[in-house]
Amino acid sequence: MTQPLVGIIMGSTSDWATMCHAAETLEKLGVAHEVRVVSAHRTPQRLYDYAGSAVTRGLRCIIAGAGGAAHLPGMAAALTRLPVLGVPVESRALSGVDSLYSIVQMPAGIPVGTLAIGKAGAINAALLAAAMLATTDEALASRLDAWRAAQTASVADTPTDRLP
Ligand code: RP5
Repeated sequence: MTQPLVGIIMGSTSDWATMCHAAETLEKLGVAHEVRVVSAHRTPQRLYDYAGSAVTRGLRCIIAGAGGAAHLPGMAAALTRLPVLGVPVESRALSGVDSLYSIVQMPAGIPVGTLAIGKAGAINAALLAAAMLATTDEALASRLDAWRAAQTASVADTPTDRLP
């Protein structure tokens, strides 16, 4: 078994439709990771156990996704010195603006790196985690460079193949 370097956590199984994009991106880049449902309010002891053991278990970064009153990323950051990247999940009532504000407005002292709402944020959280790990991993740095080059090459010169 490969040692997971990134922990992806989310407040509910309903967040997986968003957070699966973080996992998929890490898989494409060959970054070992683990995925857990950890709710700050429904399973507080699970959160304490998970974040409290993250360093000793060898994780290097945590990606935390949550929606609504989204205290999971901030609470995880309070419980570990590992960098925590927060992904605001799009909520039904307020379209994720509530999630964004809950995650982004951390008081000084405990930082959470906050990404965009939804799928884009989940993908970018994985890319940011990979970029951080790549500062000390040349093989990963090469894979990330290749991923970015492929993305650049995939951008069309014109909006469609057939011009009107
Ligand atoms: C949050 O409440 C979760 O992160 C999720 O986004 C939201 C709704 O959870 P469910 O009611 O769908 O389980 O804790």
